[in-house]
Amino acid sequence: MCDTCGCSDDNDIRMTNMQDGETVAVHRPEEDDGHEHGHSHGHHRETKTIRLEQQVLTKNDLLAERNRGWFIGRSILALNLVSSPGAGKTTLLERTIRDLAGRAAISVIEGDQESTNDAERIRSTGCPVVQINTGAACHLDAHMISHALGELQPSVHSIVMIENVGNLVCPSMFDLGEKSKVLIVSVTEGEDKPLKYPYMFQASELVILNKTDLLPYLDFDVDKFAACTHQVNPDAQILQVSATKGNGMEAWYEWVIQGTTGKFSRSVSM
Ligand SMILES: Nc1nc2c(ncn2[C@@H]2O[C@H](COP(=O)(O)OP(=O)(O)O)[C@@H](O)[C@H]2O)c(=O)[nH]1
Ligand SMILES: [Mg+2]
Repeated sequence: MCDTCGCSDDNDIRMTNMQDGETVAVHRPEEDDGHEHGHSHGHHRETKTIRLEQQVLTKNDLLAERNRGWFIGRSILALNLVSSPGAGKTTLLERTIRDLAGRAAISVIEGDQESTNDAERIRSTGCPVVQINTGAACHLDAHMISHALGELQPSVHSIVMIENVGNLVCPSMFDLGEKSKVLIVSVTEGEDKPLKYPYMFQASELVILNKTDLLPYLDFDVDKFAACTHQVNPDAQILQVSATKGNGMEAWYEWVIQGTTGKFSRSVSM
């Protein structure tokens, strides 16, 4: 959890609207941890840390539910793309935006500790994008997303793709209000990642195995990877793709489009 891993410094969070280039700081309301301040040691410190972690997560969950209601009220499909750094999230998004042009309106929230590099890549596809720089933090949280949504103003019946910070640990604990987490794993990462990072695999509805164009050059065993994935999450769906070559991408597009249809429709009685 982030207070433990030291990424909880909120002073450095920034948001850049790539449409007008303006960067602003993202501030949180002053938070009271509900405990007396001062030095504490040993057991007390541990207790306080755990309580604070629970409070942070509880508060995040409340904000995430607010975001979820916001998405549902606008029939917007929100997906939270998670992975280790370099698995291919941005590449997958770039291709998805280009290939789904005309079939779906997509906007993107980019999360990285620093730089607007990925947001620039997304912007070059013509897609509206807001970059969140998390500074010291290793994950996006629901508060950052609500700021980004206010800036992005996605249209009704559209899709919001959220590219989380590359990290297989903390993003699994922070609900953003998305409909689903989509985990991207590349074939260069080894088959046993599900066993090493079970929380992320459990939290994800869909697992995209990327860079399959490299399989002929590697010892990666796809069946073993699928078995490890289903050992920790029997319900996970696995799709094999190459985001650079395009192999398998149609199945991903179908999964996305499926998520936009029917799920949010409410029967209206007159
Ligand atoms: N061979 C291969 N390389 C890929 C594929 N997808 C992404 N890459 C490369 O992996 C690197 C990291 O990709 P990027 O999209 O930036 O990963 P991210 O950090 O998860 O956003 C880049 O050099 C990409 O060109 C793929 O399907 N096959
Ligand atoms: Mg990226």
